[in-house]
Amino acid sequence: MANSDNTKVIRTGCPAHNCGGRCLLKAHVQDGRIVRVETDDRPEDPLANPQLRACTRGRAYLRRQYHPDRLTTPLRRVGARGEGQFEPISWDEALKEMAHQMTRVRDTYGHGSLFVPYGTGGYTQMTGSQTARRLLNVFGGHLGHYNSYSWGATNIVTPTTVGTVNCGSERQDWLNSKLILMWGWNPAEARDGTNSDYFILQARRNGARVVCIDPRHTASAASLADQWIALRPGTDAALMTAMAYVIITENLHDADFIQRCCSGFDGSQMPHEVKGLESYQDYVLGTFDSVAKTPEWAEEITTVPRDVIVDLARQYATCKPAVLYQGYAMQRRAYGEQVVRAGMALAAITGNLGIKGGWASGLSSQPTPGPYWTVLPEGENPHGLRIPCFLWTEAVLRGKEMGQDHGVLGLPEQGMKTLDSNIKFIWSVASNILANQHGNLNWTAEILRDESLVEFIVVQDNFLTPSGRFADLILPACTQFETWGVADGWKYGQEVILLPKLVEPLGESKSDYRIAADLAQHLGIGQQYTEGRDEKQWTVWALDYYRKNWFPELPTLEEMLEKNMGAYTVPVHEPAIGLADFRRDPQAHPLDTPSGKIELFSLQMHQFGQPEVVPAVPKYIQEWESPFGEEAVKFPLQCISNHTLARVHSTHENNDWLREAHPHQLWIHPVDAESRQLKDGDLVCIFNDRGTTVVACAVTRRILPGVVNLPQGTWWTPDAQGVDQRGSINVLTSERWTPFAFGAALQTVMVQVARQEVLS
Ligand SMILES: Nc1nc2c(c(=O)[nH]1)N[C@H]1C(S)=C(S)[C@@H](COP(=O)(O)OP(=O)(O)OC[C@H]3O[C@@H](n4cnc5c(=O)[nH]c(N)nc54)[C@H](O)[C@@H]3O)O[C@H]1N2
Ligand SMILES: Nc1nc2c(c(=O)[nH]1)N[C@H]1C(S)=C(S)[C@@H](COP(=O)(O)OP(=O)(O)OC[C@H]3O[C@@H](n4cnc5c(=O)[nH]c(N)nc54)[C@H](O)[C@@H]3O)O[C@H]1N2
Ligand code: SF4
Ligand SMILES: [Mo]
Repeated sequence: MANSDNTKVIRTGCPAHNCGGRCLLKAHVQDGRIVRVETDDRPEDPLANPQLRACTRGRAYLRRQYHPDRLTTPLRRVGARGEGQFEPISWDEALKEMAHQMTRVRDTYGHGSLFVPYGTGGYTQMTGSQTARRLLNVFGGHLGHYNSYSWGATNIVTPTTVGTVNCGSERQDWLNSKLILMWGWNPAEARDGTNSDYFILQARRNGARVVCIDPRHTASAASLADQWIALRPGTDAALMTAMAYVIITENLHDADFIQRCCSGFDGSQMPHEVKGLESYQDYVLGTFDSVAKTPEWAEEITTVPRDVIVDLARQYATCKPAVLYQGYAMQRRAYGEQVVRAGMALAAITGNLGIKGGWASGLSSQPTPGPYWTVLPEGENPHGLRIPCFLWTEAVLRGKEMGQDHGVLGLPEQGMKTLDSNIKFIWSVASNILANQHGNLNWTAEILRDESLVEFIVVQDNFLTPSGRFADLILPACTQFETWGVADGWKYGQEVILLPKLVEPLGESKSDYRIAADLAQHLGIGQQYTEGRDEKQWTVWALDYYRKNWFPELPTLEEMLEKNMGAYTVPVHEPAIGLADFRRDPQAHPLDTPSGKIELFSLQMHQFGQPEVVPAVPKYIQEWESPFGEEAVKFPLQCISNHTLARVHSTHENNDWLREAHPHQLWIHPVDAESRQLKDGDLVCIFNDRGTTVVACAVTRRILPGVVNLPQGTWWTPDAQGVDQRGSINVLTSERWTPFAFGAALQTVMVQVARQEVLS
């Protein structure tokens, strides 16, 4: 549609980063440049098919799109690795060098030495790290990875408990709930599906009571909740277990449901292999360990007053149906597996699963197909081995010692006991994991600096990020506005979103797909890689794929463009209910667990053989860094790192509009500020044995005493002494992983805070 001033207004997806949503934008394009961005204005069905309206990040996108620091040419390292000195080179030189290094490393160490790290910057067909993995597969294979930094623990233990991650319902069903516990969940800020906060608001208008359980008084607590309960981070499993104590001892549990659908609730329900071992109820009542998990017990651990615990337990057990929705930060912690299972156990013993208005807790993806994240076929990986994505530093240091005890998948199939190579070549695409989003950055940087470990590092991004500083070669990627692409929902939704190419790539930048395709050409495998398709033709391919598999009515590319549709959505009139079949008839529809039932006692976790850290029934375990440990003498504050509206992780970190709207600050309680003589706005150092960072503090009662919060994702910017200058949390975090799922435990951190001048 062209306006009188020759501006075209085109509907498109908001560039699909890992932002927690998928929304529509209306881009005004004038003379080859996007000059204005608005959001969804399509007529809506407010419940079945609400508009996909943008958050501040989508609305501020132009500042990123035309940022003066965009990478426009390939760069080659000069000087030492990590110093950040580069010179521009031509694409031909860059790809020749890359092809040469890839081939050299492959010939020396084998395919298992090539690695594309976890990276979530691009989720359209044509942007993102899948384009690189596809190339390495065509090239003959590489070391793969599985799981995510996001929900490492819940991804693995949700199916351990109920046999699937798709145990949630479509969100419209929240309107059938009487009580919603937003447990460590902050959908008004940390987006978790476009419109999740909106559906909570609708449920509340429909009469649901909403309780927020979070160490911080979040925007969700302020705008969506009737009650805020603050607790010490990492102690949720204790609170949940004490709720179970109240529910069981007051006989508020759903005995019939437990009898029909659960396994391991009490001694009568233990699988025959483990008869006589501690059941879930045994743990709650303290039958074996002589510690009854009473509200008094949990008050000591969590700080939540005992009467509040009793009241919360009664609310949850009697206000039915109820939703216990878990956010993900609390499982990105030391024993993250436990809290997920403890929440699911509460849902199970109250019979809140498989019914309208209920919720299984855990990951709880919707039971209907999708979202699909990306459908560009990566192809088979002939190498066949995969590591947990968080363990890449281990695979650099001692990959050849990593076996199944490190969660490596595929070894028996390949007739191997361990990996056959350490990681020697890294191609990081749409990722700032290497030197920003991973744990313990000072330690990680040492590994990256050592050229005898990883011999060649390629970073492909829109900007020169902290990870880019460790590259030997930097490749400039264009943005999602500058190529064709398709996206779909983020965790929820039934939509296909088109991202038409709006403008030409800036400078010499290219789409991730084009970069891989050109590299394939240099390697002599161009045709296998592209199958003869360019970005637009793959977009047509993807739409055909969506249509064939899931959306028979999905229009063609031409129709979508013609109607300026932006997105195609299937309205939800009858929300699908997770685990409904199982609940109706558990015999006919057994779960995909060893017992076919909800495993309150997990046989799989029992067989893991480490009951202290991976108990078979969900338990509260004191974390390896905690206010109760010796470490608290030196480092008395727990430091959490929320996902902020200022950024998508580190994406948008240089967006001045967003920084102004959401200033980067350390939240600290007045009690903790006063004892350190801190005033609101003071510059503070946050430190522990792993590192130090500097940031301004906000003194606020919106956080529990003893806890500080530093939003994750600012760019690691060490000064000459190695002190980070931009409040980058991961100089403080640890590289340790959760024991069963091998997931990130980046939220378990103890620190000290001091006025900056005290330290300097
Ligand atoms: N704006 C924005 N939205 C995003 C993202 C983003 O970068 N920015 N990233 C997206 C991605 S990739 C992901 S994985 C998700 C992440 O989603 P989450 O992991 O759920 O998001 P967080 O903000 O880390 O944490 C949610 C809340 O948990 C609280 N919390 C921290 N520790 C604990 C604890 O031990 N117990 C309890 N009860 N609460 C705790 C925090 O204070 C916070 O308010 O968000 C997605 N949405
Ligand atoms: N301490 C702490 N650390 C955390 C977390 C936490 O809660 N606390 N959360 C973790 C979580 S849940 C996640 S998902 C990870 C996310 O970590 P990452 O996946 O590394 O996400 P980003 O930091 O957004 O980095 C994505 C990069 O992709 C680039 N990019 C954007 N679009 C494109 C494109 O089209 N092509 C290319 N080539 N590049 C592009 C961006 O500029 C950016 O540098 O961080 C984890 N790290
Ligand atoms: S939630 Fe994500 S897709 Fe939606 S506007 Fe914000 S950044 Fe864009
Ligand atoms: Mo994530």
